[in-house]
Amino acid sequence: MSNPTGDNPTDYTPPAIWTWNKANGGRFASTNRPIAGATHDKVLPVGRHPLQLYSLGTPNGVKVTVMLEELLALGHTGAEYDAWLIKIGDGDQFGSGFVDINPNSKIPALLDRSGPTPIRVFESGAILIHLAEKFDAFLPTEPAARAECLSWLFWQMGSAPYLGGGFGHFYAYAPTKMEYPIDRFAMEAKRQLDVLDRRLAEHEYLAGPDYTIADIAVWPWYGGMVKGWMYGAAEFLQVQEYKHVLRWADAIHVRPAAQRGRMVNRMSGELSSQLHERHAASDFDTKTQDKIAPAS
Ligand SMILES: N[C@@H](CCC(=O)N[C@@H](CS)C(=O)NCC(=O)O)C(=O)O
Repeated sequence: MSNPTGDNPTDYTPPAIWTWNKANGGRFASTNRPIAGATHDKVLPVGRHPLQLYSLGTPNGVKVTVMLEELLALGHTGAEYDAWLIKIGDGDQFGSGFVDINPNSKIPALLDRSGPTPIRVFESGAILIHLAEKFDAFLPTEPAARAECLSWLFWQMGSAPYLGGGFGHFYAYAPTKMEYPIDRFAMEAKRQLDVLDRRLAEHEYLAGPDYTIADIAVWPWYGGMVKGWMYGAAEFLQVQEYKHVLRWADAIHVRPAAQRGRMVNRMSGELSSQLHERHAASDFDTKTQDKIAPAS
């Protein structure tokens, strides 16, 4: 028997043809759609720096802001950037200007205006490679080390959807708790953490002795998991077991660029940790002061 109301997920039988149930009760029901493209006209703002980032402080967004802050910390002034907020809960990712630079309507998206013709880059992995090659940093050039770095970078791109869209969604966001998907994706999340733990037992960083874009991509997701920042699932997944991942996550966490990168475009947590837009290095100063003397 089919169950058109979907009240009891255990006895749902899919109909012959899927139809869009706009009120499915899920956390992202108001923004998720089965079609691509813009829903409204909206021109994106453009600041004065060569790099324009349109993003949000989620793990996918944080990869890029950490990378930019790391590049600036190395002295690459060409990495100066304006970070604009894209509120995905409000549907900003479906504005025409954003869709022009990312037809996939997901943050992060970058517009590199440093040359005669602006270059759009979407997908966080592509953005990290674009920046690494542009500034010759955080991506080894020796073939074996480069292959290792890119392998872990693409491992993140393929794995995190199971952690976020799979485990995180069903454990924290789905309107009902269902054993089957939670069990399936908890198993996969733990397997992935074990993959990392074994690698980091033998190497300081994912690609070897050096900190690279592989670490920058993996840290916001899996570092966040073992630090207990994600989905309230630290105890459920027993994340303290992954002690090598924790050692590595802590090593990155103390990097000033990682701390700054985590603040940019952030919309949750303590107010003093949120820098909604970033247009200059000095934008962090007020936040540092906020931390010392929280605004009343
Ligand atoms: N593979 C993409 C994933 C990007 C992604 O899923 N972004 C989410 C936020 S973390 C988003 O923009 N979601 C908005 C939506 O799905 O409408 C990347 O790494 O850039």
